[in-house]
Amino acid sequence: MRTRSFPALVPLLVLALLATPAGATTVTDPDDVAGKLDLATVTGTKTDATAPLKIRITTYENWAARLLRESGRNRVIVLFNVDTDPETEYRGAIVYAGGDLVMRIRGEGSSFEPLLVRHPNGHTLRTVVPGGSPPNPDGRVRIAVRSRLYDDAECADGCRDRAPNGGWVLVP
Ligand SMILES: [Ca+2]
Ligand SMILES: [Ca+2]
Ligand SMILES: [Ca+2]
Repeated sequence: MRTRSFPALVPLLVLALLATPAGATTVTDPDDVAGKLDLATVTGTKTDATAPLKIRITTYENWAARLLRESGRNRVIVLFNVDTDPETEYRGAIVYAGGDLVMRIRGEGSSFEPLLVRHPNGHTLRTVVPGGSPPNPDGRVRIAVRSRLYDDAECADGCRDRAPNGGWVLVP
């Protein structure tokens, strides 16, 4: 499997000036599983057909980034459905590696360079997938998020969530 590069990023300052609430889609998932990775909301924002895809994920509880350490089994995974069939084409696994949270996207025989993921408070994850890339092709994209958590208490056998429980967040 070869590692692919994303196209050059448009300077972030320009994106910030152009960004508006338009093009954002949010899905709220219920407080439906035990453990710290119970997903609460997924927001996808794409201001036009060729724009970067901004993804924001929140959970009901606060947790430290190292909960997703690479050597463990806990994960938050973004699913990308980039066409009209119901199947996932790309999966972005969010892990804590080398002191940073990153998302590693794979699928369709490719793996991509890691994307930085921000964890500005205990319960939010934010990342941006460059426009015009296989997991964020021009036009609409469908995403969903899965989580899985193992701990010594209520999630000894694994706690798993999906947001939304069925279907997709259609962006924009
Ligand atoms: Ca949930
Ligand atoms: Ca698909
Ligand atoms: Ca759910």
